[in-house]
Amino acid sequence: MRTPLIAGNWKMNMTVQEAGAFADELLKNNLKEGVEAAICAPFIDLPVLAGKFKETDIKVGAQNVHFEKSGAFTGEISAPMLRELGMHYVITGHSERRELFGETDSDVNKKSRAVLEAGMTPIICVGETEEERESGEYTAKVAGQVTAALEGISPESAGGLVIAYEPIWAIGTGKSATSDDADAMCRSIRSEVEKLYDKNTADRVRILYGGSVKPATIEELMSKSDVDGALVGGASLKAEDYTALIAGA
Ligand code: G2H
Repeated sequence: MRTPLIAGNWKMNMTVQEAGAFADELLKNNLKEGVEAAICAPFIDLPVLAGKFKETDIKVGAQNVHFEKSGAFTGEISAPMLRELGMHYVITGHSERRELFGETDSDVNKKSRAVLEAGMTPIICVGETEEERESGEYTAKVAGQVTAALEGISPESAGGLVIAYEPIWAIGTGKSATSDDADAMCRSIRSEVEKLYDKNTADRVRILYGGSVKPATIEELMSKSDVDGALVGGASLKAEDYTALIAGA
């Protein structure tokens, strides 16, 4: 069956020194077995995390990537560069990148393909705005984002993907979707994957919920059959909280 994944998304938090201290603290804790742990950190923190977690099962990931392998793209980082550092995951299409940096569905698709091509796994984020939720358009909106993100991705690669459902109205706001809402949307994303590929692929793909997940809410969330884990922002910044999230998953 699908291994649960608790992926931290540090966003623009944690200096190199703070990242090192977090890793040292986390390494003192006994992380529950059977749950995959991953921390997606700012680029500058990645070498230190990769070093500290080298002999462990804790995976490290980036939060963004450029879709070209190299070239005149000042300020950008490519997938082969991240792979060489030992990265396993790259978040693509986070709503903050879509909303604040103008990333389109087509960018998300190109980035996700570049990540796969470099031998890593994209954590592809999708989710609707508050208006889309209220207008009832949210299922179609999210299905459209999934279809666009997966365009041209082979069935062999698709089964190994991670998709994160993050309703924009629940991000960093303290408002979380109910576990039943999260489960229903994760199920709807899974059925979209089945339509695009087949049942076997849909059964393999891991679908996370993200948006104000906390140690106090993780257990209930993880009790839902279509929720395979969580993408966690604020509550992943302290080793103690992150350990509690893993314990509750
Ligand atoms: C949603 C989430 C992590 P938070 O963006 O991607 O952040 O848990 O702070 O709502």
